[in-house]
Amino acid sequence: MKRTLATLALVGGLLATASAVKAEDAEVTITADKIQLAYDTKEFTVKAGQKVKLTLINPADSQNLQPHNLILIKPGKLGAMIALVNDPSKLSDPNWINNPIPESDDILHHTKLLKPGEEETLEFTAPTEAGDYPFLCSYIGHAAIMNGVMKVTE
Ligand SMILES: [Cu+2]
Repeated sequence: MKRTLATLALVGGLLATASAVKAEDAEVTITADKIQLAYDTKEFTVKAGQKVKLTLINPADSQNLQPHNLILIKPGKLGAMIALVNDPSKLSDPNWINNPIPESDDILHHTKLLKPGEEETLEFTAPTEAGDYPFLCSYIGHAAIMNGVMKVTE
C-alpha cells in the first residue's frame, strides 16, 4: 500500500511537470479558409522567447484548391513584403510559382507551399523583442488579403 501511494505521488509529480512544460510552449494552428483567400486566425499572441509550434493546414476539402503558405516576417515589413511577393515580373518564373519565397532578411520563418490536404508545423523560438510580427501567404495574389499578426509580448 505504501508502495502504491509512493507510485501515485510519483505519477502525480510527473503529470504536474508535463503540464508545466506544456504551458511554456505555444501551440497554434492556422487553417486556410476553404473558399476565401484567408487564414482562420488573423491574430495570436506568444511571449517573447517562448517556444512556438505553429501549424498551417490547407484543408483537403478546400473548394478553391488554392495552394497556401505562411511567411512570418519582421515588424513593420508587411507592406514591403506584399509588394515584393506580388512583383509581376516573378509570375513568369516557374520556380517562383512552385515556391514563392523571396530572398529577404525580413523573413523569420516560413512553410513550404502547401497543396490542399497538406500541413506543416514550424517550430521556433519567439523573438525576444516584443512587437507585432506579420505573417502572410505569398502565393500569387494572396498576400494583400491573406495575412495576420503574431503578437509578441514581454
Ligand atoms: Cu494563400
